[in-house]
Amino acid sequence: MRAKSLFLVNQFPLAAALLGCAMSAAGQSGKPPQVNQVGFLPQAAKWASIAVDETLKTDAFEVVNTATGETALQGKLLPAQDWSPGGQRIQLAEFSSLKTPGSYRIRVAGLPESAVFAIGEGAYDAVSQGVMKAYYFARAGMALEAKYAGAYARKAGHPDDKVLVHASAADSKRPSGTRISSPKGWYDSGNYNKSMVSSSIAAGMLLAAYEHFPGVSQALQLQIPEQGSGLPDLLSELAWSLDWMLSMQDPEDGGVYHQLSNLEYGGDEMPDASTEPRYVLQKTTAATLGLAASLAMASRVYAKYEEQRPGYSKQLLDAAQRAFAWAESHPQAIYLRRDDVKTGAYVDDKMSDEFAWAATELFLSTKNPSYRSKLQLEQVNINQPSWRDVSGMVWMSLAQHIDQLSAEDAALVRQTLQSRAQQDMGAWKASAYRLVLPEGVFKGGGTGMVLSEAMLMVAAYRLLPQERTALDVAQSAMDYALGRNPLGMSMVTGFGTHSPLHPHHRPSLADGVEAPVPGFVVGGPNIGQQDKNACPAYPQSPAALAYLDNGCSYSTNQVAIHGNAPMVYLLTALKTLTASSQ
Ligand SMILES: [Ca+2]
Repeated sequence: MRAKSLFLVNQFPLAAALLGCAMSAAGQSGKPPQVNQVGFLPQAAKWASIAVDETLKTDAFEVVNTATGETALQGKLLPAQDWSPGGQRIQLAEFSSLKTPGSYRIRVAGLPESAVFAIGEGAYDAVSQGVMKAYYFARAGMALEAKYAGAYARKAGHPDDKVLVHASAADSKRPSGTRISSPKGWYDSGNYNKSMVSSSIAAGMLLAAYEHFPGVSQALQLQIPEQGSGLPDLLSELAWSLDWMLSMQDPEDGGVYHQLSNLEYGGDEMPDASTEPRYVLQKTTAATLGLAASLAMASRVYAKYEEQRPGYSKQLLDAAQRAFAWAESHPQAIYLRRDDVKTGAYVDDKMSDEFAWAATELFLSTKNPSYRSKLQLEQVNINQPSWRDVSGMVWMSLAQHIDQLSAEDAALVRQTLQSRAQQDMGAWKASAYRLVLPEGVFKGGGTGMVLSEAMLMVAAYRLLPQERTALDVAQSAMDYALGRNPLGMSMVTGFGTHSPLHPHHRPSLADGVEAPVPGFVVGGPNIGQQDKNACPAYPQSPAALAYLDNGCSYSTNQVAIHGNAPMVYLLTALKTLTASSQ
C-alpha cells in the first residue's frame, strides 16, 4: 500500500503536493529534508539540506528505499550552521556512498520525509530530454502537432514573414516601415518576442554542450518533426533558432537587429491569437557580436553535417565574419529604449566581453591569427555566462580547444579556470548549504546563474581532473535547481515532486491545460519584486524565499531560453563526467 502510494506521488506532482500537506498536518512539524527531487547518478556527490531548530532531538538520518521500505544507509547529520540566504540553521546529510540504483527518501525523526528521488545511470535522462524539448515548445511560426506536443499541441503563431523595420532600425536601404521576412526562432521568455542576445547565449551554451559532450548530446531523442533527418535532434532544434538569427542580419551591411518584437506585451493569449504588428528594432553591437560568436561556433559543429545541410556551415561562418566587421566599425551601438516600445530591452552597455567571445570563436573556427590578435585575453574577466556577460564562454571555448593555443595562452586558460575553481570550491566548503551562490543570485534569473556558474566548474574539472571537488560543486548547482533549496521545489516545470505549476509563460497560462508546459526552468527568488503591483504579496526576506508560483510573477516565475541552456549543458556534462569520476 505504502509503495503504491509513493509510486503515485512520483507520477503526479499535484497529488504529491496535496499529500505533502496532509502528512505535515498529521503531526509532523518542520520542513522535510530538501533534496534533489529528480535524483543522482550513482557516482555523484549526494547531499540533503535540513533546516533545524531546537525541537529537533536527533542528529541521525536514514535513506530509505521506497520499494522495500528498508533502510539503505544510516548517517549522522553534520553540525548545524547558520545559512543567512534562507534565514535558517542547516544540518547537512551526506549519502554519496549510496550508489545502488533505486528510489529513495531521506528520513529524519521528527520531520516530514523528503521527496522521493532516484539513484541510477538513467536518473537524468527524462529531465535532459525535457529541458531540451522545451525549445520545441518555444518555437515561433510553427503549429505544434499532437504527435510531438501531446496535450500542448497548438496552432502556429507569429509567421514573421512581413515584419516592419522600426524607426530605430531604419536606414536609406531599409527605411522605416520596410517589410522584411524573419521567420522561425524561439520565443524568448514568457512573452512572444524574439531576442538576439538571449538567442545567441542560449545557442552558445547548447553548442558547447554538443561540442564538449558529443556522445550524450547526439543520443538525446526529442520526438520533434525533424527526427530521422540525419541531424542529431539537438542540432535540428537549434537550427530552428539559427535560421532565424541569420534572417536578423541586414544583408546590406552585416549589422544585426536587437529584437523582433511587438511594441507592447500582449495579454495571456495563445500565439495564434497574438496578431499585433511585429518590428525589428535597432541594430546593436551586442546583438551583432552575439550572432558573430554563436554562428562561428555553429559553423564548426554543423561542418560535420554537410550532407544534411549543404552549405550551412559556410553560410554561418560568412555571417559571423560580416557581423564582426560591422561591430568593429560600430563598437558602441548600445540599445536605446524608445517611448513607443514597451517590451523588454536587454540593455547591455559593456561590450568588451562580447568582442572577446566573438574574436575567440572566430579564431577557433577560422584559425586566422588576426582574430587572436584582437583578443586581449589577459584583460578578459571570468564570470558565469549570461546574456549580459559572456566572458565565461571565452574561457570555456579556449579550454575545449586548448591544444590549438600557444603555450602561453594555454597556461593562462588553465590558471584562470583553476583560480575560479579554487574560489568556488572554497565557497562551497564554507557554505552551510554546500552551494555556491553567485553575486546577485536573488535579484532575478538566479536559477540560470547558479547553473551557469557550474558550467565554469565543469570546464575547470575537465582541465584538472584531480580537482574532483569542482565536479561536486557543479552537482550541488544541479541539486539546487531540482529541489535542494529552501523552497523545497524543483525550478523546472513538470520535473520533481514539487515544481512550478503557474509559470509566467503565456502558452501555459492560456492553453486550458492544467499542468504547465513541461521542461521550462523558471527564474527563481528575486528580492527586487518588480512585479509586486501585478501580484499578491510574497516574501521579500529571507532572500531565498522571495518567490511566488503564480503566473503574474514575471520577476520570479518567468521562463527564458537562456535559463534552460545552462541546464541542458550541465545535465549533459554530469552524465558524461560523473560515471568516470572517482
Ligand atoms: Ca557585455
